[in-house]
Amino acid sequence: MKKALITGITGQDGSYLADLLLSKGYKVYGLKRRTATENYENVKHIKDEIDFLSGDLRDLTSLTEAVKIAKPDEVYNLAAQSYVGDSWKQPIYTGEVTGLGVTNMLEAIRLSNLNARFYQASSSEMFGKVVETPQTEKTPFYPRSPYGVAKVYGHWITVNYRESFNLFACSGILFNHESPRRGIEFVTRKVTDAVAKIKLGIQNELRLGNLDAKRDWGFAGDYVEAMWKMLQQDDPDDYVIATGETHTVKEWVQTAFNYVGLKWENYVIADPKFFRPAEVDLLIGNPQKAKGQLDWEPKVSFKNLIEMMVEEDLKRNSKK
Ligand code: NDP
Ligand code: GDR
Repeated sequence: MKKALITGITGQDGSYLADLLLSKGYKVYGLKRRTATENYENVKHIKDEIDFLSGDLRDLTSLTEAVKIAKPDEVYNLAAQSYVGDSWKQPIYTGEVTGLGVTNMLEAIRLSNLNARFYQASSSEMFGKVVETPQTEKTPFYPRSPYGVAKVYGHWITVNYRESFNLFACSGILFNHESPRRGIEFVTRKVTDAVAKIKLGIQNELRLGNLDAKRDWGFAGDYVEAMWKMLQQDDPDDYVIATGETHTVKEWVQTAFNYVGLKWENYVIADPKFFRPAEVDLLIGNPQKAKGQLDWEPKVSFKNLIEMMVEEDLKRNSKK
């Protein structure tokens, strides 16, 4: 039986990856940080099948201990301060968790002398300012937020450990991916939740920032398959994971409101609070390398993804 250690197991991707690995017969260990109010929402359906280990990416001792207990064949490092907007408010913390935390995890593996394979959750936010489109594994990075800067560090330290210590370490450069388990502060889920609440008469407006930003949005369930596939290859490498399509935030908003038969212009209010000090204007990834080498393809379309999320939010909010 293969063993995997997932950091960030309570997050969106951690929960989908745990579903996938359990379905493949893995023993799954999940690193979970201590919080005053426990939140198992995303993993409540598989809580009894996961071995939770207490730890924090900033605390090497806890990571070393987790690796010692789990003796993993594969480590998926998904934990991060992942909200770009807050990374300006907490730049040092973001650097410590999202950047240096990667080195802590790599050190815990290196010092264990286990032959564990490593996956790093890198991000299209590393591309930041448009240098070329579509973005590929070879596009230079130009991050536009403390989060993006921290992810660039995490990416290069992963490459460096691969080249220095011969570690089987892969960096997945994933473009935005969403799902009904997406955190409520991210624009996609914020919109689908608001659309459901407006439709149900619980809310009457939606305050948003920049509607012109363009993102390459896919479904999280499809993207965790790519993570797993990377660690099954003969050689470690880095891959862009994306749909190859881009849409504005406005299109996301319009499609979500249309789905419930409402006009978005009647509800959306521009609020300066949600504009960022520096914006990433356009992301569109080229997933050709992943298609060719991993035999990976996204399955859920932009429209189906939005409909899936609105449907779930309608159900969730009807129960309240
Ligand atoms: P989430 O924000 O949903 O999940 C983040 C996870 O990290 C949570 O489980 C959180 O725990 C945990 N975490 C936060 N800080 C720490 C810490 N100091 N020590 C240990 N655990 C911690 O993110 P996603 O699932 O959306 O993303 C997964 C990873 O992929 C992240 O690294 C993200 O930056 C990256 N990424 C995401 C993309 C996306 O579109 N979703 C695209 C590209 C990259 P808790 O529940 O306690 O908060
Ligand atoms: P992003 O996701 O920054 O791309 O990072 P987010 O959904 O936060 O923003 C996407 C775009 O929408 C604009 N926007 C708003 N964003 C939020 N959150 N709230 C608003 O009210 C709002 N109005 C407009 C933003 O300015 C931005 O242009 C996500 C995270 O999951 C990262 O961890 C991951 O690395 C990247 O995707 C790829």
